Amino acid sequence: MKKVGIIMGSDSDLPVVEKAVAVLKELEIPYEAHVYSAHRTPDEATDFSRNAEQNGFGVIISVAGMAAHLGGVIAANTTLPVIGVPCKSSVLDGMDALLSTVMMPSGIPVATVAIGGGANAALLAAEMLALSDGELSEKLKAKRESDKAKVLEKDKAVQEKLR
Ligand code: RP5
Repeated sequence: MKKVGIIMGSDSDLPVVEKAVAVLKELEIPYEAHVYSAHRTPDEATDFSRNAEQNGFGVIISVAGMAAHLGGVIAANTTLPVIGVPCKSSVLDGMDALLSTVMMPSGIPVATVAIGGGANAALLAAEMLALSDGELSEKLKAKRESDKAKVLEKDKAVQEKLR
């Protein structure tokens, strides 16, 4: 199976990365995670992206806050799909990173999820890989069902509590 690459701009983004990693582990998807910044270590971010396809990656998740150019830099250097996760890390509450990540110029897409949306980034990455992997597709369907069952359990518990 192709790997998911997770690139974070700083180790301060780890709490969001951990949400993605939890989902990838649950679905048994191989991944690699690195701290490469678009601004502080641009050569490493670029080299990783340029070589990602030949190194066995199928999707890249970019996790960054503030003036979050990381997703765009990665996407500029690969035609693999790039999923951007804006992080809340400054006085602007993540709106800065959201706009920096989502407002890509035409030609270089970054599929942007919610601020702090590490779990959805991993699920979206899994859905992309599942297009050519029937076993993973079945795992995703099973997860949907089990997540649904958990919500219905919560509904029952709330009804009990409010009776
Ligand atoms: C971004 O700046 C990182 O992705 C991080 O979210 C933010 C702050 O980085 P640190 O100052 O915490 O290293 O590049």
